[in-house]
Amino acid sequence: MEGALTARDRVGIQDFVLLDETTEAAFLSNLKKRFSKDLIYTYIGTLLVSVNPYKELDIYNKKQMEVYMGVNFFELPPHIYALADNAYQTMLTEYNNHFILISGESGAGKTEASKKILQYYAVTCPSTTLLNTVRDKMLMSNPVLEAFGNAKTLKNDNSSRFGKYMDIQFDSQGDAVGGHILNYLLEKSRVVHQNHGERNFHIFYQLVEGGEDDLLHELGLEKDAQHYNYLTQGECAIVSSINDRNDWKTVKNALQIINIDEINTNHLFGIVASVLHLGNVQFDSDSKGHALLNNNTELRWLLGVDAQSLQEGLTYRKIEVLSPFTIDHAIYARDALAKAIYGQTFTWLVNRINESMENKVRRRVKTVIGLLDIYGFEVFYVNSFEQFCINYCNEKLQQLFIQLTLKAEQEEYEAEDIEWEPVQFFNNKIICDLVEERHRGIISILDEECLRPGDATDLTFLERLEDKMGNHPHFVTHKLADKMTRKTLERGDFRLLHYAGEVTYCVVGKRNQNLICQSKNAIVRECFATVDPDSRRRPETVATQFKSSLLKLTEILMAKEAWYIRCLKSNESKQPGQFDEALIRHQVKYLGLMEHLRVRRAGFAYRRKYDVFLKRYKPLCPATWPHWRGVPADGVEVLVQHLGYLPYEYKMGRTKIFIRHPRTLYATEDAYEKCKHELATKIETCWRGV
Ligand code: AOV
Ligand code: MG
Repeated sequence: MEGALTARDRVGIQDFVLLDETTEAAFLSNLKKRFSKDLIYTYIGTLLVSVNPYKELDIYNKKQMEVYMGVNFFELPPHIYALADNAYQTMLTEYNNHFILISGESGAGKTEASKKILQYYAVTCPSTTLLNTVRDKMLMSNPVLEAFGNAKTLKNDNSSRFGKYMDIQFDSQGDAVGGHILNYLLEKSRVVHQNHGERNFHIFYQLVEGGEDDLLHELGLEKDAQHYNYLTQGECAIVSSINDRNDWKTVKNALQIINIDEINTNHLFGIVASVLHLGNVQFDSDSKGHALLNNNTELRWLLGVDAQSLQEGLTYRKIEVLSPFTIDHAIYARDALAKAIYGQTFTWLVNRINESMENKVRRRVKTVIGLLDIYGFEVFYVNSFEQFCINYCNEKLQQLFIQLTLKAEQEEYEAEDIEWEPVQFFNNKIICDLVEERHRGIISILDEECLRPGDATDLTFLERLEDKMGNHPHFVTHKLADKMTRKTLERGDFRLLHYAGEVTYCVVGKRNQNLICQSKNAIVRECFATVDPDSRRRPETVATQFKSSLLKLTEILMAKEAWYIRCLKSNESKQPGQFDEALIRHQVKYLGLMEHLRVRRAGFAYRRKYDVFLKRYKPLCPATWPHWRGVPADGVEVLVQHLGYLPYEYKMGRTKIFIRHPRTLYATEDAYEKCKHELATKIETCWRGV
């Protein structure tokens, strides 16, 4: 707080809670002022707001980390290290589990934030050689998972295409002893299709661009991304911000560190290469319209499986007898196989990483800090099943945020015996229900349509949706579109009014994508181990599996103490230092930052534990300086009486003082700064006298 409060005119206010006015204009102006000085972090109480600077700032290094270690949250300028440290210190003193929820739209800086937190713990926690090895593995899991799970999209050159929750495990002394990752729905469709201006997963380009000649020769690969159908659809294999060759070296090194041996590494690249070869498999049709493998297709590079059965798998459907595919079916089977193989490999990789990060120190894991970094809310020109899942996931996390923050605030007021003044806010539960409610939500209807034998089509799915959801305030069909939003919708589209904005989803193909796990193709089915063929239960669709995994995640998080980082994207063109006010205003709105601020201030802008408050301000009153002999609460009462606080300006809680308006605190803080100066002079004179 020191320095920061007095410097408020120059660098803005470091905690929005202390703003004079809680208007959106004041909020944005403070954010902008700070951003222009490269101060990308600002608090709302203990929540951290971060604005993506799109340039390297010299604030992430060992020296900075040391500055923030063990220091009171509010005494230094806001920083992601302060939040990480505060979560860690609280965990140590209260022996409980924590999680850090990092949210914001695609490209806002979530993944970067999560890496900075992990680095902070890796560097600052007590260490031994053995512990250092575990930490290296935790750090090195990032380049590997990013190579296989991130890709260039129109929103972000390094966009996470999977959700990630990582527990960092600590023993009772606060040493980081291990880690564990849960991953969520990888966007597998990207393996076989990329929109214009987007790429496939990084690893494909890394291998083709960076792979050693011997290796490429062994895998039958050309040193040219243009050669592969799966790499060229987006027409942007080369990206200026990405150095595939260097990244290849990093990934190979990281694979070693996380204990993937040479044999498995070769298998891994064999699979990556196979997927590329598979994408180049072409089909011809015979006189009856049945698919045949094109003569030029070489199956020997593929997957190390028997060429005959692979050929059958790609061109025949196994019902009672083998029935031949048409070309369309064959292409579908080929792509489904490629996606399945890649998806399974990703899961395999996460499992290996988890094995290598396992706690091997034989010290019991006492507590954890979980880091949640998922794919951010995204809207493209065409939005399909993937965006539906991603945006639903963001909707769920927003709901969790609302539940937890309001609950926490209300509980604090109750615990402190302070009257709670409710705040009006937009609760997005209505949209979560629209998507996930049993028997009635979009996912349920999708399931029914997918599992209905016979005549279900994409359009019958849409009709069912229209029947059931037609009147829902957050659902728009093409019939209603003109009236409600004055934007037309295509026949095969529906629109959802998400908390973060409206998104038009294209229904065509949605059923297919959801159907993959029931594929009739034997190889594809085998890849989906989650579907038990002997099970009497209805097989689960991808959407339902995703919904269950999010439900489980919510339970995991609800049992922990929460910390929040809200990332804001500063501009759409990834330009350093550009503050696009309209874009930021929109995010501030939908992330509920104003409401959060109002809740935090519901009546009282500032609150501090009695002992902390007294320790800082006791020089301002002769009765409390240099020592107050009684309980801190009484000392604070004497102190504020002396300072002339009027009764309505503050309230005494059980353990904290609550101050209604920031200006009261500012006056006290200004007095403190002055007195500190005088005090220093006095002490100095005193010393000279001795
Ligand atoms: P995201 O994780 O929120 O998007 P990233 O963390 O990948 O976004 O950030 C996108 C890009 O912004 C990074 O590659 C950096 O170039 C830049 N960036 C972000 N944070 C910082 C920072 N603190 N300092 C400097 N540059 C930064 V997504 O995964 O697409 O939802 O799905
Ligand atoms: Mg990300």
